[in-house]
Amino acid sequence: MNSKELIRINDEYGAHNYHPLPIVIAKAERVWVWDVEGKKYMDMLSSYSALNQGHRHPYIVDIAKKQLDKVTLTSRAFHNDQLPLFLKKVCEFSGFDMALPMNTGAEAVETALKAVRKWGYKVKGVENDKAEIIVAANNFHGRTITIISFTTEEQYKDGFGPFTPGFKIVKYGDAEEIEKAITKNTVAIMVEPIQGEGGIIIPEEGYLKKLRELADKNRVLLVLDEIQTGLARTGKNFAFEWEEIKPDMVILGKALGGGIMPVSAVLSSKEVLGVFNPGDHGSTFGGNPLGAAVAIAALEVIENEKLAERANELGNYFMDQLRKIDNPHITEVRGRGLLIGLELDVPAREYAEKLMEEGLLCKETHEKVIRFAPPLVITKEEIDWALDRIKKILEG
Ligand code: IF1
Repeated sequence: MNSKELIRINDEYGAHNYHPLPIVIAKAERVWVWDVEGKKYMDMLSSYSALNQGHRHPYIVDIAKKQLDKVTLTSRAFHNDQLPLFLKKVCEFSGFDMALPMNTGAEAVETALKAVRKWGYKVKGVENDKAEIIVAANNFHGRTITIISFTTEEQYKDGFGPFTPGFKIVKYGDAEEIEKAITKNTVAIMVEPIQGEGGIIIPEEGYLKKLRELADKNRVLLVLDEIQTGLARTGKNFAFEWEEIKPDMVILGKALGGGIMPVSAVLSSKEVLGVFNPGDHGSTFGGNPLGAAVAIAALEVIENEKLAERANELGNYFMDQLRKIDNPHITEVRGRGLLIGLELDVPAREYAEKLMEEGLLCKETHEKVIRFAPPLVITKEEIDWALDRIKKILEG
C-alpha cells in the first residue's frame, strides 16, 4: 500500500488527535528513516528525544531479541530476573537510592506526584488533603487529567474538566515567584530543567540552584522532569548537572526505553520512595522483564558511546553553524547539547514541510520554533548534510 492510501485509512479509522507531516515511515536505522516509497530522510526529531541511541541500535535490538526468547512479562505479582538489575543500573547511573518503574512519561509523572503528596502527609506532616505542588507556567508533563489540571495551554484542557486541585502555577525561570508561592502545605516544586514543548526555553543560569536552596530552606521536595532533557540529550547525562545540583526526585522516560519499549521511572531517596507500601501504587507492565532488559542496554549505550559528550560537542558545532545562517526571520538559535530551537518571527510549520521535501524531518513547536533534536549517535558529517538542507531552505 502506498503512503497516500495509508494516510487515508489512518484518517478514516484513527481519532484525529494529531496532525502529522505527510510521511509514512516503514523502516529506520540509526539517524535515517525510509517511507513506504523508499525515499530516505534524516530524523531530526528522534521521537521527541526517545531515540537518543538512534533507531534500532544493534546492541539494544540484540538484547531485546534475546529477552524475547526468555520471558517478556510477569506482572509484579512475581519477581523477574531483569527488573532488579535494571533498578540497580538506573540508580547507579543517576546517583539515586531507589527507583520505581513505570511505562510512559505521564505515568511516571503521576507516580512522582503521588509520591510527593504521600511524603508530605506521612513524613513532613502536612494536614490531610491540603498538599500543594508548585509547577511552572508553559510546562509540559503529559496528558492525563491530573497533569493537564496544571497546564497553561488552554487547548490541552478544553473539554476535559473537572480537574485535580492542589497545584500552584508560577512563572517559569523566576525563583522569587516560587518563593512567594511556598506555604506550610507545599510538598514539592516540579519543573522541567529546560522546557521542551514550551519552545526550548532555557532558564537563566542559577535558577535550579536557587530552587535547590528554596526547597532545602522550606523542607520542600525538588522534582525535575527530565523525561525529555535527561539521558545525555543536553550534553550531560542529566540537565541538572549543568547547575551542579541534585534534585530530590527525577523523572525519566523516553530514551530510557532505547527507542524500543516504553520504559519510565521515578528516582529518589529511600525517605521519599519509601512511602509506598504494597498495594499503594502499581502498573501491569511497569518493570516487565523485556522493558527492564532493554532499559539496561539503553543506559549502557549512553555510557559506552559517551553520548553526553557527543551531544555537547556536536550540539555546540550545530548551533554555531545555525547562527551563521542568513535569514532576517531568524530571531534566535538556542539550545543545550542536541536539544536545539531555531526561533523565527513567522510560522515554522511551512519550513518544516519544506525541509521534509529536502529529506530532513523536524517539527515545529510553539508555532514559531523549529526544533532540531537528532539521535545523539549522529556524526558531524551527517550534521553537515543537514546544514546544507537547512541553509538551502532558510537562505534560498
Ligand atoms: C505527544 C510534546 C515533546 C515530556 C515531558 C512528560 C512527558 C513528555 C518533559 C509525557 C512528553 C511528548 C509527548 C508527545 C510529544 C512529546 C512532546 F510536544 F508533546 F510536548 F517532547 F515536546 N514530560 N512529551 O516532554 O511523556 O506520557 O508522552 O511518554 O505526542 O504528546 P509520555
